[in-house]
Amino acid sequence: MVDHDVVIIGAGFSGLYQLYKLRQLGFNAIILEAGPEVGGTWYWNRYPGARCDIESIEYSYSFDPELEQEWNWSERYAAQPELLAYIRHVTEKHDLRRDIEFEARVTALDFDDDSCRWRVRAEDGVDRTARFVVAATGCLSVPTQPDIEGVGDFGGETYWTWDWPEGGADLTGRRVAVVGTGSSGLQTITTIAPDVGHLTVFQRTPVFAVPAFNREIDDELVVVKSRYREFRAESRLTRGGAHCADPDPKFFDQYSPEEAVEELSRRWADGGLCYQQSFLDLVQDPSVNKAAADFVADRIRDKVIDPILAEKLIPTTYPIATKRMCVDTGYYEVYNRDNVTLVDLREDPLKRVTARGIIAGDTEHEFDVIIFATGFDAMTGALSAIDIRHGEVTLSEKWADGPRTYLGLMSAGLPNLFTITGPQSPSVLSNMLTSIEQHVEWITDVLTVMRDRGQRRIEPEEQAERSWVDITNDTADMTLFPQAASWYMGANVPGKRQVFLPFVAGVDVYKQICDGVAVADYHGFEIT
Ligand code: FAD
Ligand code: N01
Repeated sequence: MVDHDVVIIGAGFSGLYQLYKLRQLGFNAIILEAGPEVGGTWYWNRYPGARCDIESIEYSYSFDPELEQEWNWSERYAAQPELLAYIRHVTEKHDLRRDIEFEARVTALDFDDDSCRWRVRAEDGVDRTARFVVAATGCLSVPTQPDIEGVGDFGGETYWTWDWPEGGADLTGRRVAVVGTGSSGLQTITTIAPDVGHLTVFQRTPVFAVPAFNREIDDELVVVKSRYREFRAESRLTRGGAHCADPDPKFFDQYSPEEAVEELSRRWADGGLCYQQSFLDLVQDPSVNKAAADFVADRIRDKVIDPILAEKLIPTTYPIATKRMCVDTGYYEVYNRDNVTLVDLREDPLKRVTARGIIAGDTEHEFDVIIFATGFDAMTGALSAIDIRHGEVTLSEKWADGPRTYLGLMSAGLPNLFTITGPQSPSVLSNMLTSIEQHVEWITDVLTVMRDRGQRRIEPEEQAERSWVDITNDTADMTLFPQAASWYMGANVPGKRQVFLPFVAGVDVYKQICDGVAVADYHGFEIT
């Protein structure tokens, strides 16, 4: 039996920073990672066109000022190879690899009250115990298995965006299908369209995409580097954990109708996800939301030559920004190409995959390659996949009607187990790097305080947890988010209880709450 102070699960951005922090403070910590390499999201998602949609100057670690100065992002939105190179660079720079076990998927965690330790079982066969476990397992790390008949029957090549072959796939001149039009689908479609022989896109629900206006950023980088400390501090004080076009956004009715359109045009011209923050009430007020949605609908009509096709690409079934918006580079224009066809699954439902292709409606479409970009069991998938138990309490039963946490950091009845960017924290609604660092630092602080005081066990009080669950649900209900059948709601996973998963009130508010809890001697936690 090998014992550690802390076992960290996952070697993505979260786990690596957690290891760095704990090791710096003298904790005996180890990462167990299911995959063969560091990187998490940016190791697995190697599909053509994969890149971030939060600007690289923000979507990067802030904890190492030397790193900030020595690393030069080449583009506004870094592509997957550059992000993976960055994560590897951090790993080597801080000599993290020596405390990572790869191909060690954690399958079970069992808390023993007597020893006050977690027993950790992993696929590498080593039995471990740990005083604390930090689940840095990722919010978008467990793919859904789409409910499509016959996937295994296809005689051609099948690829999944979340597990693209390391050596790539040659799609040149071939007949290719893409199923799914979320962010992964959009990036894949846009990138491969010029190279394939023919591309057929199977769309079940259209998405709102705003332009990236990706570019080289040499000059901007110099400016940001000259004031990186202030820049990062500013990001932490925003709602989304990153700068947006206007530091002082307003409510819709503070503008005249003409000014409101100007504001939307300005955000659109800046590019990126700040569009969804055009007005403070964009995700609260249906009429404001409609104004923002109509603006994008008109841009889609501008871009797509065939007016019937344009209407098929315009979302009509959910408010804008209530499903994760996409950031694109020429997505809608792809449909002006002669070698691209859209199959609208609302008109021609997907019936099954066959040996030759896909049947939708009454037509069998034949392909050489099918690419699935069908999404993830978000936020809870990776945690539910582990058999987590303490006596009679199991995480999967406790969370059957939706996650129950205090601050999205811990769950009552499961002591000494922390989650990074877990459900009921801002997480996926934010620049994840800001949220990851905030969680890692909060967890590290409490572990240090406990060590200094000789304390061994921490767990949320039931009442504190109940209040937090109510707060997260009530704040979500004040928005339009619950109206969309989104992965934020768990709606993309058959049988998953539909409840809004992240904390909606913002990174700035959330950090204040977490800091306040710590200052109040970890109010709401029982520490012994
Ligand atoms: P991950 O990177 O998901 O890493 C989790 C790791 O845990 C994985 O390596 C996984 O193999 C491992 N793991 C899981 N379960 C187990 C287990 N039981 N045992 C052992 N190991 C396990 N966010 C943004 O803010 N901006 C973006 O632009 C952005 N782009 C994205 C693009 C894609 C394609 C995807 C899928 C997500 C994107 N995200 C983005 C979200 C992204 O997941 C986070 O930004 C961030 O990378 C998460 O880091 P993490 O370390 O928390 O999780
Ligand atoms: O997954 P998704 P994703 N038959 O769930 C469709 C981050 N990310 O991997 O909407 C037919 O968004 C499904 O249709 P519907 C980002 O946070 C970021 O693309 O359920 N279609 C949908 O169109 C993102 O939000 C980047 O009706 C089926 C698609 O598959 C998150 O990861 C890049 C189907 C899934 O879209 C997830 O994105 C990539 C079926 N049976 C990812 N099942 C950046 O750009 C599902 N679909 C930074």
